[in-house]
Amino acid sequence: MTLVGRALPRREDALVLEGRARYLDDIDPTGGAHATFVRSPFAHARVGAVVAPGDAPGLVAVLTAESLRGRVRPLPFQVPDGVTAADEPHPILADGEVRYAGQPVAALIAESRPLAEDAAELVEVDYEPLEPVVDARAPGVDLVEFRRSGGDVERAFASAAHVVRGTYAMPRLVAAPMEPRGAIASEEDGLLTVWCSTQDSHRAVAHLAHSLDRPPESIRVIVPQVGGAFGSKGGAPAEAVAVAAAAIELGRPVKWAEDRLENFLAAYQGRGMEADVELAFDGDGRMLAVRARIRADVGAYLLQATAVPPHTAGMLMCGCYRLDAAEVEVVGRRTNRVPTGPYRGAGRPEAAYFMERAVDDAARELGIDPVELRRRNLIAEFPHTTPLGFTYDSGDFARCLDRALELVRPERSDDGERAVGTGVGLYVERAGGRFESAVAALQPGGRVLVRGSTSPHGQGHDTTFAQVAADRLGLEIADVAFEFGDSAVVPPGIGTFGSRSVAVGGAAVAEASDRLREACLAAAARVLGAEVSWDGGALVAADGRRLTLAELAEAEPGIGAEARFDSDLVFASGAYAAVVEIERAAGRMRVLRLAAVDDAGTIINPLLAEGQVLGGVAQGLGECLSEAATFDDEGQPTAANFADYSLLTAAELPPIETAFVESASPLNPLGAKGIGEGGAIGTPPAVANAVADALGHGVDPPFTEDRLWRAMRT
Ligand code: MCN
Repeated sequence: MTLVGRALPRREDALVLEGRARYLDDIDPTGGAHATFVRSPFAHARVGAVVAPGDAPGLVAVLTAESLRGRVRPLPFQVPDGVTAADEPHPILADGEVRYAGQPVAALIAESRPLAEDAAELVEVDYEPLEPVVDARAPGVDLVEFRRSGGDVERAFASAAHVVRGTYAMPRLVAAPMEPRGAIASEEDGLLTVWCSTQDSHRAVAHLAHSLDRPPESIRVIVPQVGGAFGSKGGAPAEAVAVAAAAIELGRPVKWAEDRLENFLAAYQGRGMEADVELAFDGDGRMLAVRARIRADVGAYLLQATAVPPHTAGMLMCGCYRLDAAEVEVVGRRTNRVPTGPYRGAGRPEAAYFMERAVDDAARELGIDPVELRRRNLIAEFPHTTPLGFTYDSGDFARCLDRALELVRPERSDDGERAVGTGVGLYVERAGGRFESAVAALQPGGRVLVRGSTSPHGQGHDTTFAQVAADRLGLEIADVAFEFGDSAVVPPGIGTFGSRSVAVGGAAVAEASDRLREACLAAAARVLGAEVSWDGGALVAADGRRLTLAELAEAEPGIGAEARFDSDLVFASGAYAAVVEIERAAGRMRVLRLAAVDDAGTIINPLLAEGQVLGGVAQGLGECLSEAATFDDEGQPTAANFADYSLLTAAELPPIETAFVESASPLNPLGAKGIGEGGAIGTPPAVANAVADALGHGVDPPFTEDRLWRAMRT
């Protein structure tokens, strides 16, 4: 039986469950010093003198923008195709101005973390408070701009029998990984080694090389066990650059392990977008065109991927629908808040939410059942190129929708006290793209070691990729070992984000495994002096002579192969459905049932894929029920701990039914697309539409008692 497609439990879990996994804060290099950061108490202020204590106990060094001048550059940032971005990078330490509460102003390095924190208390910073920008709708500075249109939008709207308009908003969210961020840096013989709790080593190397202005070859990034990231640990944070600069200056290791408050204040946040959406329909309820203006509150600076979610949201505004024309205008407004960046879904949940809410509003206005309206307009043939220029490789949107409805058992009633409604939310997810690579080597003893360029932090790549490699080689899964995350040993790649690891990294693993098999066949032919064939763990000549992989490794050491897989974008999709109940008197909402149907192409491991869906659903539901990163009029965060920022726990999850539709992608050898974000994308529109169905009108999340109570009375 092949291994791909089997629901195998994660073999990497034993390490975590038995407490043997080593996270960043478990690493204490000999002779290391500890860093803490003085952070701005103001959302916006001019920064004058920074006066540090000369003789605080255990204090080793104080870093400020002044002392780092000429030694570091602000963090680099990425500008997606077609986006205009302002030159507003995030400084390593604030230089003359702070633009969000929590921005690092000075780094204190001491013999221990408590001593560093004590010294930080003594630092005096001359702040001159300035007016903060807290409303992304107010006129201001745009850091990101993107426009795209395709088809004749004007004509579509001019000829439309109906035009439906709505405005929809998604609050800012924090990713809240169980393990906050952190970095340890050490320089020896010109090699800077940085252990970093990050999503992959490659981007961290690139960021450190840029900000420290040194060749990437002189930097090694080691990713230890990472306790979740959910998009919020892409590349190297400013604090890691400061720690590296300190280690270089002091000639000793320096460690920074973020605490929870810092994570709430200074780790980039997600979402925080709203959109005006217009849909044009003909007289038969056929959707002709979409026009959307998306406003993103991108925060104070551009971090490496700040521009990515708004761009992705814009590009996905055609959703699952056949349209003649589309036009999107995206503006990322500067505010005095911590910058935004990718958080599970990164623009996809926003697009799905905006579009699916608009479709439901249209259904109400046109008097057509929302499911029926969708059915009339779903894309049914693939590949399909949207008017905005994305080419969907494969899918079966109608089947996903049917299955979701079957699983959720729709319900609708209202007895004046209790309103029950059902909603659906469809999504298309951009995944794949760019490249990843893998190296596979036959080791002494006959086991295979594969090194992959992606870097798991909870997704289970060790098990999943071993299923792929072992299948290609006809081996047992236990015969394949994996290594990830150390830039000194893993081959080049981009990293783990955007649910691209299996489709791109997994494809590279498959190809490297195929090539290793070819290399073993060739080597065995040399050793045996005859043509051989592959028989699982052995190579067999026509005359019956056999060579096990262990014997082959001994006869010809160093057999290996590598592969790089360049990937087009692949498009996963899904249909979610939810049934909610609202107690009218209190505004209390309960999700009674939720169905999640995802199409991530060929599923490698259904157990892990389902785990990904459930995790994403939990985050999507958290967003619906309670989560919002809020700020007051001074720009101060008002939800910077787990009492005020309420994460959903497993106990609060409703019954969830999951199913997969597997429309294989023709674009990679595995037929795989991405599943890592689906739950976080499909859940909010399904729940929001169920709320709207129950109440007869829509409301934006979070659906707290307060907000629903008010919504019912206005
Ligand atoms: N999978 C599968 N078959 C497919 C696709 C995926 O079996 N066709 C399974 C595999 O077990 C794979 C997992 O799903 O290990 C996720 O694969 P993929 O969809 O390729 O996503 P990535 O591995 O690239 O993970 C990134 C994605 C993102 S973008 C966020 S954010 C996220 C997520 O994964 N952050 C996570 N899931 C997370 N899960 C945990 N525990 N922690 C995080 O920080």
